Amino acid sequence: MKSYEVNFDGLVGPTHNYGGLSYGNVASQSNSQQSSNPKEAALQGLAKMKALMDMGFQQGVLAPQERPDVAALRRLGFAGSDAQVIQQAAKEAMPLLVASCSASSMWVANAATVSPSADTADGRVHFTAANLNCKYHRSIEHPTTSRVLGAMFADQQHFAHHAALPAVAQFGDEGAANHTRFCRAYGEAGVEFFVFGRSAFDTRYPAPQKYPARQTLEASQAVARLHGLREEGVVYAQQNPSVIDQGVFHNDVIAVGNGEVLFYHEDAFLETDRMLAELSSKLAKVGGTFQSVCVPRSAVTVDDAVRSYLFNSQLLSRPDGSMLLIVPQECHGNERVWQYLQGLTGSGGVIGEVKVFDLKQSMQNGGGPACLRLRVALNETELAAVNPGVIMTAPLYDSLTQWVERHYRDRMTENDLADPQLLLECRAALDELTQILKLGAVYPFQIN
Ligand code: SUG
Repeated sequence: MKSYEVNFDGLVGPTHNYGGLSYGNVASQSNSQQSSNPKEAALQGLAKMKALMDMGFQQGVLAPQERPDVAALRRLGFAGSDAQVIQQAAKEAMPLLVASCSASSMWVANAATVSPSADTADGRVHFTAANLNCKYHRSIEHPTTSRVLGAMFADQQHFAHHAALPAVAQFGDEGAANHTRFCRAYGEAGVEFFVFGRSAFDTRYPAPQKYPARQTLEASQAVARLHGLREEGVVYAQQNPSVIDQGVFHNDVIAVGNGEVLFYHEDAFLETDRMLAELSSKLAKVGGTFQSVCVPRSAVTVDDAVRSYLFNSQLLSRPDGSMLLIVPQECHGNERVWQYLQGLTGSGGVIGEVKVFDLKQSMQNGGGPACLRLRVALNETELAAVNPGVIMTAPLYDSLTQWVERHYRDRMTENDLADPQLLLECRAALDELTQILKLGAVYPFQIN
């Protein structure tokens, strides 16, 4: 049976702004309080989805969330009408209003961890929504994420959904951003690679000194158990704590994998040789030949990687077996990175081509091409069971583009966030979106 990797991209929501909310994420911190352009952000994301679809890849779309999250503000004690809640928060606690307005759900690599059916004990595709416990503005995403994923992958014969892990730092889980799957073919059993930043219960593991390690070993292990993965099909590795302290807040900022290939920075992991040997022997047991492409620090520094987002790229398999790397424009702007990429594609190795995309609006908050997509490997039968409303087509691209043009502002500052009218605009837009994507009622304002 045919199988595919389907990339579901997060549609940027109408409140996209630079709130400076993510300590440890260099771009988010350095662009804090700049004015943003939600319309441009959404159109940049849609252009990437369309381009991948036009290249023949399976592409889907994942809806944004209801923001401002008035219910979250009410849980923090703000009261009255919705407009009063927003006005009171703007007056007394602007950072909380900003957090409740974040469009951070666009980075769907953090929405969930997904295990394809070929890896799981019950032969279904498993999803665990990420609790995103490290940052308040992200910790409020998972209830709606679960409802949206449930509406996209509704068929219980093929899809199993798990609630987010307990909402404490010991089980901090950031989803697919710290998870990669290696396989010979998408429909065959593979090796799932979980990368953690620290252990919550075992003090023998080192931890970063400056910035938080968002993913714990215990969270990764819990996800592997929930999904019914075999021990032989799982590898755990620790991220190098010193790169977290240099701004590598997720593993997908320093490594990316696809098929049988891991593309990574020399400084990305601890005990790299042991890890590579384990990946290689476990992939061999399911018929695969592991290949790694290491980028030496002499060619590209960790700082270059963080600034250019070289590794936050999409590594995609083409029908002829070669791979294509989708990188953000910032890679073109970094001389060392661009030179490295020229050498890489000219070397006759597996990564044969690089394509550059302008995702500046998202990049300024630390979200590159890989952050914006959730990968779901599906066989033909499973793909047919996905809600067809969320699969990208030329007409859907046109409808979504027109929808963005109609509903989005082209400038967003703190004054806009404090404007109660924004909530009404966003709800009107999202109500229409759920019809376009045939999701049913998924937002708090639609179900309460
Ligand atoms: O969680 N930025 C996101 C970026 C997530 C990137 N995802 C992956 N690497 N997979 C984060 O830090 C910034 C929001 C703000 O500051 O307005 C933010 O949430």
